[in-house]
Amino acid sequence: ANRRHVIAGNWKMFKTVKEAEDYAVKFLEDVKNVTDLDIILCAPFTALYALKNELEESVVHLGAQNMSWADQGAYTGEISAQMLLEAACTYVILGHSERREMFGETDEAIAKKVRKALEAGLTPILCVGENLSVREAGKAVAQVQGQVAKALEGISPEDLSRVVVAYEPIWAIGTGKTASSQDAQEMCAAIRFTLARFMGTASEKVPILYGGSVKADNIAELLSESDVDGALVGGASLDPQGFAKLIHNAA
Ligand code: G2H
Repeated sequence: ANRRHVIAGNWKMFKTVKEAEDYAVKFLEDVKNVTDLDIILCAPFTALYALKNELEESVVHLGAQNMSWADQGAYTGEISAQMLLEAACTYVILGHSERREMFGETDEAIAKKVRKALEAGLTPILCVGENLSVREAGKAVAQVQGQVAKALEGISPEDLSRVVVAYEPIWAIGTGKTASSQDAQEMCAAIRFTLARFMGTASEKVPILYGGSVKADNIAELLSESDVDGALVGGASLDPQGFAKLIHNAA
């Protein structure tokens, strides 16, 4: 398809400010001339402001890994959309499986966050995906389509045109087990079908990413599939030169 590809690094809970700064310098050196795809780094909150200084006006966009559904108030430990904008974020990962599974995030909370991010002008990277038992029971497509529908219910088609979706099968996350490119294609197409229910033909423009053990040597094959428009990369985004290589293989 003629959609622009997106490669997003998800550092998860890795990197101090110093480590993030060192990374940015090395990474930028290797990717500064890459203009045919969108590069995003989703860093821990504490590293965002430092990265803003290193990466401003570069080809690398900044993202966070979570956000509150509230604007401000007595919400101890939470971070708002405005705080992320101030740190130069343009993207925010929402509903990652690690947050759903370990921190009790519900479809309802994720839906509120997606809506808030769009209202604030941030681009949400909405994560969806099934675990192994759901896949083995043959219910993966239904569950993932349900996650997408619940997250996007009631949002205007106009706002939805700015959404990014990431399909991350839980059984492939950090396990070294990548879904086959056909599995990824099948699910990304199913997600686009659900998006069309909410936004009609504008769904053709939404980037749908695959995530789960993406590496420099499997990215090209994944991207050869017509509905896979990029990747959300965890472990393989932690080394600047390694991630730059992955990006060059995708470009
Ligand atoms: C899935 C992915 C990035 P990894 O969580 O979001 O991580 O590439 O380490 O499997």
